[in-house]
Order: sequence, then structure tokens, then C-alpha cells
Amino acid sequence: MARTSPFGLLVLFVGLALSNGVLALWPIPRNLTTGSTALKLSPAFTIQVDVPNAPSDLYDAVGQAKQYLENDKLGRLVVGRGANDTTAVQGAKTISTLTLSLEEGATVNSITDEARAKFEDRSEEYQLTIPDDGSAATLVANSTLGLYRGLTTFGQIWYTYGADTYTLEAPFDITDSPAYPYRGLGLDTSRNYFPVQSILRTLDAMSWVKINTFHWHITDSQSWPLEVAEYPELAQYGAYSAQDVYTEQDIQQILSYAGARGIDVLLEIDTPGHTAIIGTAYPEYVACMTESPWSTYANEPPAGQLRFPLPEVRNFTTNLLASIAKTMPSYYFSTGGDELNLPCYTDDPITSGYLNSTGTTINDALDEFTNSTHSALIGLGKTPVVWEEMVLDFNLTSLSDETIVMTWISSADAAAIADKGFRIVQAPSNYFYLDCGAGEWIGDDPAGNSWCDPFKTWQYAYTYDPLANLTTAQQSLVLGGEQILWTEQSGPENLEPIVWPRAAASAEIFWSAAQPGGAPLNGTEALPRLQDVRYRMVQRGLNPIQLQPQWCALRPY
Ligand code: CP6
Repeated sequence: MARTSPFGLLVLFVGLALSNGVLALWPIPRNLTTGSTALKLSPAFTIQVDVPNAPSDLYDAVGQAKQYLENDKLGRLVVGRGANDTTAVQGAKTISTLTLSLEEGATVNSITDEARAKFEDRSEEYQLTIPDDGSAATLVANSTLGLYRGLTTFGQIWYTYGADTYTLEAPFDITDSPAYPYRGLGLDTSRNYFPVQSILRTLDAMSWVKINTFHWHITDSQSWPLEVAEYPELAQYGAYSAQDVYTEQDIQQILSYAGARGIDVLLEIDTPGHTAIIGTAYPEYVACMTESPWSTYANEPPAGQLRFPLPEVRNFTTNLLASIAKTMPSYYFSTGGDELNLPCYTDDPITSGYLNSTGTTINDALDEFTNSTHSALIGLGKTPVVWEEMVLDFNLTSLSDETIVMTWISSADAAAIADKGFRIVQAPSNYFYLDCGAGEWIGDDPAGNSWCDPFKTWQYAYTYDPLANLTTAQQSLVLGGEQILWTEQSGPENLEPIVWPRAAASAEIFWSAAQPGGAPLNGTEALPRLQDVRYRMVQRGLNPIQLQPQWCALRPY
């Protein structure tokens, strides 16, 4: 009951007392100095692109940034601050220009290409200076992606009062770069289908808080919404309906929309578990497709997994993954690998017969399978990504040292993964699942069933420390992390409110995070800033949940 305890409410309200002078900056820049001079945007304010051969997506980003400046109209009075803003804003100097330029020697690429670069080749840093004397503001970066991040920050500085767009905190001097290169949001489009428009809106909101990776868990046992040119039967038999499909055109639209917003798309085709749906098109490749008892062979219905030890299934899966991966521009591709059910293979006469007659262990068969799929991906220039079980539950000699491992079961698992030398993405279910996560089963009902609680607070996610209990050497392998929405209990109807603004919590952890030994992030300090982030989301047409009673924002007395 912690959520409704009097103490919880106290924290909710104390946040307000500290709200004067805060900015709607999120994630908070890593080096930020502000002053106390009022400054207005001139009605003729323009953003100048001083970049030779600037790519068209940079011009698009500038156009979008201008639109947000015109339309956001975030009123400090509305959020309970700035009662004296009228006087301050009257007579304030105006700035009429923001100039964008690249550092000397920087190569000019599109935002899209920069967003899809390897982590080590990606530069998101920027420097934003807004003088208080009315002279031009400047944004300088190493890459167009850095300029994009800086534009996002610029858009979070301004409030509206009457006809004025203003700040009270000039001059600004910001030198910013992310603490971690991987800042993700995960979405499962198999348990429930999400229209392309829902995904595009999600990408918009991700870009507002500088999340740079869309981890798309596109298929699972329940449905196969992905059209694959070489394997049309998969979506034909496996999609919920002919409408609930991502066509090649849809995928291209999502990819370019993401790229223009500085977002890389990490596609996951989960194998060899979570694959019952493949059995609708290829029944001979899938074992344990039994309705009853499904619980022997899967954590949720329907049961069914690839008969991965069979050579024909190995070849099929390898060709399938290769044919999908070659259409994806990211360097990274996830083959999943979570929650593999082993009793299924003991009980399946075809798989166990094969293993027995060839004298193969399940571990060796999985090694061979993974070697096959991962070699094909590596051959296409991809770096494989897997769930933690592939490293912790099996002894796979086939995993390349480059493999990236996602944690989910426990935040304590990172150390063991790091000790094997793999890079890590932290997605601990107990902090970061936007719906039910481990240890969140609410009490038994009268029939003795236990149900999953589909909610945890942003404040709780925000307390997560991605480097906890890791040595310095282990810490250096943490690439970042992500919150994820599994969609057993979610669909397009509640996508925006269940994700936002809560997913902003990890966005700030992985951009601004305190360095080892530094002060931890503080939810009480963060609340008024997140309140403004939420308000800007509303102005931009999103439907995030409330963070506080509206009384806190209006404060009529
Ligand atoms: N589906 C897939 C899921 C989950 C995972 N993988 C999951 C497991 C436990 C909880 C929530 C979600 N539904 N494919 C785990 C990575 Cl508590």
C-alpha cells in the first residue's frame, strides 16, 4: 500500500515547495549554468543552420523545433510558479537568432545515419549558449545528432505568458553529453498489435526525452505481425488479422521516422522460445503446441517452441533471421533467447528422438543453433543482442565477444554477465517493466489465483542504480538500459498513459546519471521538472497520466 501512504502524499506535495526556479529540462544536462535574467524570444525568432551541405533531416528537425516553440505554450502560472513573471517579462531583452554549427573538422552526416552508428561512433554531445544580452544563442556539436539533442534542450527552456515566450534564467551555458550510449524503450507488438501511428507517436515522445533506441519486440508466441517477403505465410497465418500487420512500407516509415528523431530501431525476433505462432505456418518446426496443459511448457499460453536442435529448423531460423535482418539498418539485432522451456524438448518425441539418436545434449544443440543464427547476422555486419539466460543458463561457446546481453530477471545478474566479458543493457523487471514485473503479484483472489499488478511508480524506477554492486571493471561494460512495455494487459488504447511520463525515468537515469560515487538522482527534486515535461507532452498532443492532483499545478490558494 506504499502508493497511497500518507508519507507518499507528503513527498508528492513537498515537491511543489521546491519548484520555484526549476526548468522543464529533462534529462537534466550534465553541465548546466543558469542566471536570473529575463529573456524573450523575438516574434521574428529564427533558427539558422550554419552547416555546409546540411542534410534534409536537420532542416526538418529545425522546422519541428520551431513548431514546438510556437505551439507548446507552457505557462509557468499554470504550473503554480512565476506569479511575478509579468513584471519580469516586461522590458526583457529579446533574442532573435539561434545559430547551429558543427565543430571544426566534424563530418556532415544525416541525423538518421548518426543515430544508426555503432555506439562507439555515435556523438550526441552538444554545447548550447544563450547569452542574456539579446545576442544570438549558439548551438555547437560534433555531429548533426548532437545538434538534434541540443535543439531538444532548447525547446524545453521557454515558457509562455500572454503573447510572450520567455525564460527567467538567462544566461544559459550548457555542455551536455549522455552518461550512457544506450537509452531505450521496449515495446511488445505481439501480445497486442499497435498501429503504425501509435508507434510514431511513441517515437516522438521518446525523442523529447532523448531516448535513442526503440527496442521492438515485434513477435512472440501470440502473434506474428511482421510481413517477411521470403516467408509470407508467417504473417498470413500468424497475424491477428490481415490489418494487424507491419508491411515492408510500414517498417520503412517507422525506420525513417525514428532515424529523423535520433532513434535507432533494435528489432527482436525472439528465438527459440516464444515462437508458438510459427507453428501456425510451419507446424513441423514447433514442439509442445498444446493448449492443455500449456503451463508445463510456457509461462503463459500458448505453449510452443522451435525444435531448434533439428538441422532443418536451424536452417529455417537462420534464413528467416537473415532475411529480416538484412532489411534493418541498425548494427544491432536481437535474437531473444529468454525463458526457454527445457521439459518441452524432453517430452517432445521428435526433438528428444533426434537428440538421443545423434547423442547431442540440449546445450550443444543450442550452441550449434546460436552459432548458426549469429554467424549469419555477423555476416550481415550485425552485432547480436540476447537476453541474459543465453549467457547465464547455458554454456555457449558460440557467442561472439561482441554480443550484447540484456538483463531482466534480477539487477544482481549484471555482475556475472560482466565477468564473462559481455556488454550489458539493464532492463530489470522489478524496476523497469512498465506493467507487471517480478515480485509484483498482488494477493490471491478467493479462488487462489495470483494476479499481476500492472503498475509501478516513476519514482520507484527512478531509484534504480545501473552500476549498483558492480566493480569498476564490470561497470565499464554497462551500455545503458531501458524500460519496457510488455503488452499482455496493454494495447493502443492505453499505450500513451501507461508509458508516459514514466518512461522518462530511465531516460534521465541513462543520460544524466550520477557517475560512480556521485549523488544519486532525487525524485523530490525531479518531480516539478517532470511535471513540466508532462505538461509539454500534453501540449504536443500526447496523453500522459497525471503526476499530482491538479490542485498542485493551479494552486488557487
Ligand atoms: N515475454 C517475453 C514476457 C516476458 C519476457 N519475455 C516477461 C517475463 C516476466 C515478467 C514480465 C514479462 N512477457 N518474451 C521476459 C524477458 Cl514479470
